[in-house]
Amino acid sequence: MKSHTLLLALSSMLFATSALAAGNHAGGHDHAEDAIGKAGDAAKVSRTVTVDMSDAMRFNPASISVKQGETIRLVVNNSGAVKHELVLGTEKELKEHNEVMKKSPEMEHADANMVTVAPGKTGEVIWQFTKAGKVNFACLQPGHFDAGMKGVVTVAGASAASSGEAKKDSTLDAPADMARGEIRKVDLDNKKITIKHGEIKNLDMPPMTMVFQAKDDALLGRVKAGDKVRFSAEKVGGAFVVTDIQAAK
Ligand SMILES: [Cu+2]
Repeated sequence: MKSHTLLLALSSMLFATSALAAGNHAGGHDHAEDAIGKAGDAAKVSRTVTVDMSDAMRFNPASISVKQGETIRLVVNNSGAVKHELVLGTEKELKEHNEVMKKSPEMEHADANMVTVAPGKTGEVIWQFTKAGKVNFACLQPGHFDAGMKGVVTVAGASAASSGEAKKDSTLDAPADMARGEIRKVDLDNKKITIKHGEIKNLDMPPMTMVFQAKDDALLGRVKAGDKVRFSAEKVGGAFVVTDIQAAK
């Protein structure tokens, strides 16, 4: 009995340590998200806000007030008959992203600042609003943003003077020909790879996290989640395909 308890304690300690290490590693480079806040910790949620999305191309409520530092669980309900999504961002980011979506409506993304919800379903985004000011949100399904499907989170600050200056993540700056990124997930079964990437110049794609197809299996075997990489991607028959990938220094 005694040794059993000790083993349990030991294994849970080990688990806690590795989980902490993984968290630090994954969370260490997300400067690009500073302008709107960061992915929230579910254990630190202070409030739940429910937002409805409808085929009238509206969010309800379309305006949300939070306090600086608050971690909010956004429960996002789709009461419509078509797919909708809630994407948090600066106005500039959302507009850029909207243009990309127009060109490539079939693109799949997987950023922490967004959730895509099927008709009749509910999804959630847990987000910490770290900066005072405004954080915009929108549905970037083709045509929805242009139809007015947008809203705003007003973040009431303790310090009114926020610089509003987005820090750039130098690790995601695109070099001459290959894009830079960090692997989030390698899905061998479906030959898919999720990459948080910088600008992809040849695809005219701003930085975001996206699910790509892999050109071949060998390419998937070269990398794992957490790796910093340089990669090339192309648009092949409507799908985004990673054609080359290598570890970045
Ligand atoms: Cu929508």
